[in-house]
Amino acid sequence: MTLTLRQTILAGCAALFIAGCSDSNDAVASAGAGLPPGGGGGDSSLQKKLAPDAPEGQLALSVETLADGLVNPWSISFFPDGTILVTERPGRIRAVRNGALEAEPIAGAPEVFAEGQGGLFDILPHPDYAQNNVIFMSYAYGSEDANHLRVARAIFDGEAISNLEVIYDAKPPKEAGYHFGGRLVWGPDDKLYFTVGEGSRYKEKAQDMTTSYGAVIRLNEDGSVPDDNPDFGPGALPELYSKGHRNPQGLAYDGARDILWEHEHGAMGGDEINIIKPGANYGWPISTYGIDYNGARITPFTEYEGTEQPFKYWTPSIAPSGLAVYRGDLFGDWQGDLLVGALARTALHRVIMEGDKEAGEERYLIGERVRDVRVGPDGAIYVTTEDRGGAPVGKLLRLTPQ
Ligand SMILES: [Ca+2]
Repeated sequence: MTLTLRQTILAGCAALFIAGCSDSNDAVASAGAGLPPGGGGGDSSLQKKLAPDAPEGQLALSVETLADGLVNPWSISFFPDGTILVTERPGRIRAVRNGALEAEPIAGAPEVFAEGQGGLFDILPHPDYAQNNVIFMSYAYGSEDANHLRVARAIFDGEAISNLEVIYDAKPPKEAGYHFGGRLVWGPDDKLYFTVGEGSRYKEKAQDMTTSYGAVIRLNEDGSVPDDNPDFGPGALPELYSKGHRNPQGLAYDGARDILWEHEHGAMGGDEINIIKPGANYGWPISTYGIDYNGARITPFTEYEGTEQPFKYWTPSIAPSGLAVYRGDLFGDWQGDLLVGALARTALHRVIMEGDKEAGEERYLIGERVRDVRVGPDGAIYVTTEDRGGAPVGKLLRLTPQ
């Protein structure tokens, strides 16, 4: 049973937040910056000198709670019969049908490595799901000493998951449970795109083209490598589509603009939105607008020849997770705007677009860490919220204009 609560976020209601560090699940962040357990209240004197946050949103929103009591709900996916699946990072898949959360998780979820930031991440229905029942899943797999991002395909018949088939293992295996990436997107070319993080302590590998760290990967739906992938040079992995990323937890294909948008956590500052181009290098850790959690410079460069500049960056960090491009009927003025969840800032950020350019930004305070954001088939905006420590208080919220 699910209670449906309604609350209201009024324009101009909310609080000033001093910067938190980027993904405050990050153990490096916790150790270095001494953040409070809730995230989003960092108190570094360095951060206080930096730019103020985006202005409060001008549109009054209604917030409907579709599900409550979730543990780190990581992603939201929509199915043709109206079912919404929400992953819980410890490895459960929960179904919301007819506005209510089902008590029993969906059977057949994969075995995951659920330590640190690891666990079950995205579920992506195949574009022909209504005919073939195929889904793709991303998750952390392995042990504390040897783990990696894994992508699998499976059958979801509406009741249970079966026929799990692993189609990709990020390589090589790494230690500790940080910076997996894990967002899945279907491209207009019928290819599967997904993000892989750089493992936090392996940042130099974001520039090592023989590894899948810090990358966007492009595959055929059976896991084979397309023959028209970009060439990253001798010895490079053929599945690489772009490199030089840190921890990308946002990926969205924008059909109207034909742009693949990505965002990623910086360290302390330097969160980025990027336009992903084949064969491009997005710079981490050679160039960044952030610094390390202990205040040290990671690199002297904010720009570096041969690396891409971000479309937009946040210093101080908002800790972005979840990315959607708004297209729908409910938010008339928001067509084509970018919606970004923020963990540290506990808000939904709206990047206002005019054509292909940013025309402003506003944020809607949710008050809890926003882990995912999607636009539903009904034109409403759906977000998940989570407790950083994993308390079972996560929610699936449906946002509409008041
Ligand atoms: Ca970059």
